[in-house]
Amino acid sequence: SEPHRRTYAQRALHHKNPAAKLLLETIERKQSNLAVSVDVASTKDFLAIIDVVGPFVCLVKTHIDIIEDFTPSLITDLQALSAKHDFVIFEDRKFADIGNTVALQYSSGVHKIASWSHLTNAHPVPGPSIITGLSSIGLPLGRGLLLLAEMSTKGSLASGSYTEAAVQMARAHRDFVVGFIAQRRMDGVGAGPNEATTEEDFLVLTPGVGLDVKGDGMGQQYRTPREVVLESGSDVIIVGRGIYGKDPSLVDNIVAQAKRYKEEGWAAYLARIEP
Ligand code: S5P
Repeated sequence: SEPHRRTYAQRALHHKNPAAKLLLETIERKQSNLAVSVDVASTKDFLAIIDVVGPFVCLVKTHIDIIEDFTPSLITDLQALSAKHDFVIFEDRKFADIGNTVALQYSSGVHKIASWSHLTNAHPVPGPSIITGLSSIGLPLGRGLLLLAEMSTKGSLASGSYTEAAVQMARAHRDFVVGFIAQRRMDGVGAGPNEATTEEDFLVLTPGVGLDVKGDGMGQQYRTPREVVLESGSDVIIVGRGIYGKDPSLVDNIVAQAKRYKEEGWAAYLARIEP
């Protein structure tokens, strides 16, 4: 069957990359294709939000460089929450430099991303050498990479032939590149006439998801889980402010929103795989 018709469980069997396999298995186990993006500046809010949304998500997406009071113990706490609630960790680092530099940024510095983040992402703008650099660190650790093939923002330059080139870069490195940050499935995008494309099964994680507003006044554009998962065939919805809102201390509302997005995302998936 076509990839977007297969269940997450069926797809998990065919992925060799440990991070991709883990994500698909986690989605199936928790019946959740919801990822929460926790873009807050204090360790306290960061960990509190993750602890309350944890039961409802397959994945937690971080921007670790936003945290003002970062210490290495935050990583230990994050890993403990990942074990407690059974979710995958994705540091949204958006690497974009030469191979040697990204290898250092991924392995070293204060954050040592490769040591704790199952998935990370990169802009394809430098060309295939960015994958060579990141995979030299991540592949031996069983990590996976997502390429930013499209963006959710108004006026994004990642479209057309740029998106096609991103998909071709991924096809050439399928051991490490497990999928895309994009607004839709990428099956067949940029494929030549003789290229088999039903074989490939890239994961598509989609940010810019919101049920209540269309944008944020800074270029972000929101679509609903139904548009993203059912109509565009994405695998995971990434929701940030739609869940934790403006006040990260309002825990009751965060739980209600997490449940709401989880249910919407899963219903859209069930409608997609329906025979
Ligand atoms: O195209 C993109 C790619 C990403 S990774 N658009 C995005 O918004 N993101 C990220 O998703 C962004 O960095 C932020 O962390 C999250 C969206 O947050 P929200 O609050 O707008 O839902």
